[in-house]
Amino acid sequence: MPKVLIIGACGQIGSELTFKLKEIHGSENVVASDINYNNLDVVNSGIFEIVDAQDYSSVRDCVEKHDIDTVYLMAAMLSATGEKYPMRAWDLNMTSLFHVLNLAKDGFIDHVFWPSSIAVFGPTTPATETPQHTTMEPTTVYGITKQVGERWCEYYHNKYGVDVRSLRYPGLISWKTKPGGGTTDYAVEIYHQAVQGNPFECFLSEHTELPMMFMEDAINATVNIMKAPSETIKIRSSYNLAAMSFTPLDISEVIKTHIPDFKITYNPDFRQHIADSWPKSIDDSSARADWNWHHEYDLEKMTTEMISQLRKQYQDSEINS
Ligand code: AKB
Repeated sequence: MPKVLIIGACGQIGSELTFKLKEIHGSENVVASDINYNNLDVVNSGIFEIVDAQDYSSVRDCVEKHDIDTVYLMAAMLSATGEKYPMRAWDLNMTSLFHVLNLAKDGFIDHVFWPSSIAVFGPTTPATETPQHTTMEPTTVYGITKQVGERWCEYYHNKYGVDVRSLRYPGLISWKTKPGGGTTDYAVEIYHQAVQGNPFECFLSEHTELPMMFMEDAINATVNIMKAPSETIKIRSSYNLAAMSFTPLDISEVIKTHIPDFKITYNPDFRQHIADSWPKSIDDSSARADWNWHHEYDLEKMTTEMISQLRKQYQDSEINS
């Protein structure tokens, strides 16, 4: 059994990944870590360590203490927060990646997963069915860190033989843990407001189309790329990954088929500019061909699941309050 460390386990992706990896490898083989105790479900679910992803000794000590061979580095500052704190985004996103890549280069660990994003693309990238290999001139700090990170991942693989694998996640939609600081976060918050019977004011305009994915698909993609035989992973920068694309208007129309009274208004802010620089849809044929990626959820299926799970969550929290 691999011994796995998740850095950033309290976050939106890290929390669900932690539970999935526990199912696969057994709770005793999975160490969840974060810089704080922000997600008590994760903290109380098994082995948990406080790890500062920007502190090399903190990461290395945890790796050595638990005899870790695989690290999933999920700690990052996302696009919208990154525009407010550019240097902090650069420091967190790059320093943590170098620490983990260097641990692999120096033989402390064998395998690395690192998330990239559709934010690697920019306004000069073809916006529709964006190819795997294309013009990439990101205009956000977050996008710059992801693009530079991809180059370093490929470099460490080619130069030092590091087994690093990566996915360019689109906007991720989940009901268990809310995202924080992203441009695609509206597509999670909209469900929370709709289920509570509230109107929703969207910070993007009604026709802003972006690539999106249900969390269950994203977790399966992550697990499957890490499980795939090394020779099938032909791209060591990061793979395009896609499931669906929609606009705020599209998602609100599908929500209305479940909650007819739901109301949406639009008040675009600085995040509109970020969204306008990103692709509308992604060509992920390399991932599909190389390691058999396929998605399960479209907008309708995801909406049914989100509404039913969030209804249960809000009913349970009322009962317990
Ligand atoms: C963000 O909106 O910043 C993230 C992303 C697309 O990487 N969800």
